[in-house]
Amino acid sequence: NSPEFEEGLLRKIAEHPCYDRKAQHKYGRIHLAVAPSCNIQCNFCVREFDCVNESRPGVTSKVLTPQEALEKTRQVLTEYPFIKVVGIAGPGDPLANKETFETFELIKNEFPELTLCMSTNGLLLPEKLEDILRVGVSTLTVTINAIDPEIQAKIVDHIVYHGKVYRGIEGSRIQVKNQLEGVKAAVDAGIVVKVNTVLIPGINDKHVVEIARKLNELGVYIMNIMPLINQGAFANIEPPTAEERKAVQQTCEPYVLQMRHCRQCRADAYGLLSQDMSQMSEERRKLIKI
Ligand code: CLF
Ligand code: SF4
Repeated sequence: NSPEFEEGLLRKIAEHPCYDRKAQHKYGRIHLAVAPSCNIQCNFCVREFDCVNESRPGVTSKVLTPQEALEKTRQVLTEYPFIKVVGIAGPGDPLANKETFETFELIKNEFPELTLCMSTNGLLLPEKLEDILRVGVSTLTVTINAIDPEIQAKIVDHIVYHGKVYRGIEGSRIQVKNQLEGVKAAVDAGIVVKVNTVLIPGINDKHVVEIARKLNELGVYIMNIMPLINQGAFANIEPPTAEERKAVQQTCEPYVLQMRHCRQCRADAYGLLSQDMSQMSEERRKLIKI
């Protein structure tokens, strides 16, 4: 990659509220909830709500069409010019919805200076990477909760891949393989990759450091270890305490930079990370016509 390209990426990181801790107070993001479908079933997910791999528990974002998402971006940017990142993070898996790409194309044409960001479960990453690059995504999050298919099989009930349902280990082998191959190819293509890992006591807590070692090998920029939200099939698992999560982050830190300021945003969040404007009053929403 050319020095200009590298310089552009460094600027994008410095202005990205999730990738740079200092940027969170200065620069904002807008999430466009254009991706309702998902192609896997995580055991901690209740599908009437947003994707928990990058989201807050028990919230349902209203799904927008690509055109509505463009319209919303126009309105929000007029009011919040400090927003530098447009992200698609659900409510399902962005790669399982063609609207994700249509939306990014609309945004890129009108706001070429903005950073395009996406969060995915990674199942379709290898085959969609070309599209991701074409529409101009430069920061990408992949949720990796295990690199050992045996452990992954305890976390994901089944996947739907090329029209077929795969359960247990059969499905987790495909997903882990695609995630790791996809991350490697994305890093090689010059995308700055972040990995989200949901910390699930008794399931992957001892394994997370092995994930961190692998991320180091793959050239992942930053890792975000998130606490389990115990719902769905995992409703009876006690989430990790703040101390437990901190200890795991410390063991991973030597291998990959740790993100510690994640707000578990909604799929329709916008503004600074610390002030999620999607939760503002209906009255205020009407005022700026959202
Ligand atoms: Fe959104 Fe995610 Fe991009 Fe950030 S959020 S798609 S990388 S622009 Fe950030 Fe929110 Fe945490 Fe996500 S604080 S949930 S890590
Ligand atoms: Fe739910 Fe997200 Fe997992 Fe899909 S990837 S099942 S939306 S948590």
